[in-house]
Amino acid sequence: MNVILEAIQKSAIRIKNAIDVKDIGYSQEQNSSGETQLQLDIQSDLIIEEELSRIPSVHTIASEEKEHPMMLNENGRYFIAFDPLDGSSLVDVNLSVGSIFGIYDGVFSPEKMIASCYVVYGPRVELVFADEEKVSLYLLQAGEFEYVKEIRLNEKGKINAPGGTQQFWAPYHKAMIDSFFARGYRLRYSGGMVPDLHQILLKGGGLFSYPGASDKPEGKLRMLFEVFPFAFIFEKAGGKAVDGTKRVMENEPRHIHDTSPCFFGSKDEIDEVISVYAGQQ
Ligand code: P6P
Repeated sequence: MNVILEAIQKSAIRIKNAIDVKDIGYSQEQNSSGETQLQLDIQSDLIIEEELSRIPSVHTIASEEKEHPMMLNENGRYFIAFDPLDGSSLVDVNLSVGSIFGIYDGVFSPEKMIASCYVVYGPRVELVFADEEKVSLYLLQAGEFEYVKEIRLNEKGKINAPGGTQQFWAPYHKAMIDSFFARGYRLRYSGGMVPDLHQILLKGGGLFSYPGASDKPEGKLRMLFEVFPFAFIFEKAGGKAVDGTKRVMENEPRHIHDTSPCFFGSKDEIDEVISVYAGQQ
């Protein structure tokens, strides 16, 4: 597993350099979700593919930027799903973006997830890595990722990060989001799930939501590349991650690009989500 973490760290340094120096013009390509790919998306994807290809224990990789999984070593063990540069369009307004990785044992299934990781490219480059034991924060300093601390969530937080298009939210979802604000929760939403969730993790808690809505009944965020890696991290940090009614990691994707409604947060906030959504069943 250390070789995988080292490969992710090397990828992060190369991607950070690409962000700093590259024009982020749009390519002529679209990804499997119909989103026009930025040159930076494609370059970040190739960087990670190259670094992971050097590891014999990696069997297959799946990228948000590629239609199909790619087998690297038929005798390998690990299946790695990644979003190479989530929120990449935010780079051209100088907001933070990130890379997300889910590491699975033998198959792309949430019950086989054994570790997950994300990198946030902001004023500083930070990396969070979760395994069965704990969630660890690292900071890039002088070309090396230095261990900083373990991340733990409080029972309850103060941040509310409501995703999705409000005009399409279900009325009960809107009432729930408004009720958090009425109790003094602070709005913290940049449109980049990596910095938005990183802030909740580092500030001790709160709620991030990207619900199913009339425009996107299955939500927007991809299960393998985005939802499961963060669900793993939030659960290992003492929080919860649900789809509205149950643990989001109880859902099996039918296709590698499947999405799911998702709520990540401290226990208190997620229990409230479950209670509100249960009342609508
Ligand atoms: P919306 C970025 O495009 C992304 O995939 C996530 O990083 C982010 O949380 C979400 O989409 C934002 O979507 O619909 O709120 O703009």
